[in-house]
Amino acid sequence: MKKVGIIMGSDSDMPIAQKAADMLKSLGVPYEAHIFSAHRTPEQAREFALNARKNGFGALIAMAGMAAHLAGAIAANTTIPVIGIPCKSGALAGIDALLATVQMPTGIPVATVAIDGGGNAALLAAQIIAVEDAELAEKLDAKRRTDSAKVLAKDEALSL
Ligand code: RP5
Repeated sequence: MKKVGIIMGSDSDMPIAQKAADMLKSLGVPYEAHIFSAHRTPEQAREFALNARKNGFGALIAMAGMAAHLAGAIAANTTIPVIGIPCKSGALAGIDALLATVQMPTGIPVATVAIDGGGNAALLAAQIIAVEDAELAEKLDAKRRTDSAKVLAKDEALSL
């Protein structure tokens, strides 16, 4: 199975990276995590993206806060699907990162999830890998069924 890359712009993004890692672990999807910054380590971010396909990655998750250029910088150097997570950080609480991550120019797409959306980023990455993996697709279907059953059980138990 192809790997998912989890790239964070700073170790201060670790709680969001952990959410993504936990979700991938629960689905049995292999992943590799790194700290590369679009601004502080631009060469390493570029090298990682350029070599991602030959290194066995099938989807990349890139997260950053504030002037969040990481997902776009990664996407500029690979055609592997890139999922961007805007992180809540600094005075604008993630709105800055959301706009910086989502407003990509035509030609370099980044699939942007919600602010701090580590869980959905991992699920989307798993869904991309599952296009070519029936066993993983069944795990994702089973999770949907379990999640539905949990809501229905809460509905059943509801007494206001
Ligand atoms: C971004 O700026 C990082 O992704 C982080 O979310 C934010 C703050 O980084 P630190 O100053 O905490 O390293 O580059």
